[in-house]
Amino acid sequence: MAALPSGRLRICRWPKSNGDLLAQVVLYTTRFCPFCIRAKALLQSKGVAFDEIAVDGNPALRQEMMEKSGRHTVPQIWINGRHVGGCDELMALERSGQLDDWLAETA
Ligand SMILES: N[C@@H](CCC(=O)N[C@@H](CS)C(=O)NCC(=O)O)C(=O)O
Repeated sequence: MAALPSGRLRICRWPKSNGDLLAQVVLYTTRFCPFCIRAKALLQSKGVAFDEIAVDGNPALRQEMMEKSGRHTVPQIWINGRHVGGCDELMALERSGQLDDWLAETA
């Protein structure tokens, strides 16, 4: 876990393995949140890279997430700066067939 100059506790960049999916994806998460795990598993199954900002024990980052999203639950997810919402909304995008379109757009 790296302490970064921005004060962020941890940012993970998952390796991009699907060259077709160039979207910039950001998730605020906590480590043991099942909704976070499900959301990340879906993105990983598609081979999309994402930045993960862990808010565990970091009230400033949680506050940042709440101000940006207007919500207090994790995960909160953005694709190319567009707020998706949480895990339920990500899954709904997938069910509707729109998630791949969002992910195929470049930032
Ligand atoms: N419907 C939401 C549920 C998310 C949720 O309930 N997350 C829990 C953690 S697993 C949470 O943030 N609880 C409130 C809190 O931790 O402050 C989603 O799909 O993302």
